[in-house]
Amino acid sequence: MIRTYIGLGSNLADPAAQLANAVKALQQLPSSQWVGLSSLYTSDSILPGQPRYTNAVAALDTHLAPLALLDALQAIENAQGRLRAERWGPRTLDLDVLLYGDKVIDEPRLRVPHPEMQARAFVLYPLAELVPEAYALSDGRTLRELLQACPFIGLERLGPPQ
Ligand code: A4P
Ligand code: MG
Repeated sequence: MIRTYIGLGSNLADPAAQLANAVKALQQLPSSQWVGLSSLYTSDSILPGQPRYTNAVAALDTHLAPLALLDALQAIENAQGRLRAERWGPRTLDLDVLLYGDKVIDEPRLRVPHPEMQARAFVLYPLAELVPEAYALSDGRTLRELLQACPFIGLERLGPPQ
């Protein structure tokens, strides 16, 4: 089993409910075992003119290969009504593979660790609830160092979903 961390985000159609549904779907992924969910966080969109986002991070252990995991995540996004009309547009549900064990993946469909995660407070702070801060990426940078370079500004922590 490989421990993987999935970033969840939504800024349309009742984001907290979208995340709760996504959690139920992730708990039913084949060949995988649910580990846990961070708190929920809200923050303004990094792109102007979009509704506020709700984000969280989930941990699971899986036998799914990375691309099979991505397929499963995209199927969950599609099942929750995500329309890919506009890249970076508002979305009912976005599921990103943040980490997949300590694997580095650089393929057209899948880049892991997620290239944007190191600068995103709405990813790093929920991730730090699940991963020890001493955890290091393959380039040697620890999660603690990434957090120190990425202030908590603008994030609001909510409780976990029911
Ligand atoms: N892809 C490559 N690597 C990965 C990976 N590690 N995980 C490919 C998931 N997918 C990965 O993604 C486009 C393509 O990326 C996929 O087909 C997959 O093969 P997408 O989800 O279809 O499109 P997207 O979500 O519009 O792009 P992306 O890059 O995921 O957008 P971002 O950068 O995540 O921006 N503000 C706040 N506060 N919170 C947010 O969550 N999110 C965005 C979306 C903007 N602003 C935000 C937030
Ligand atoms: Mg995405």
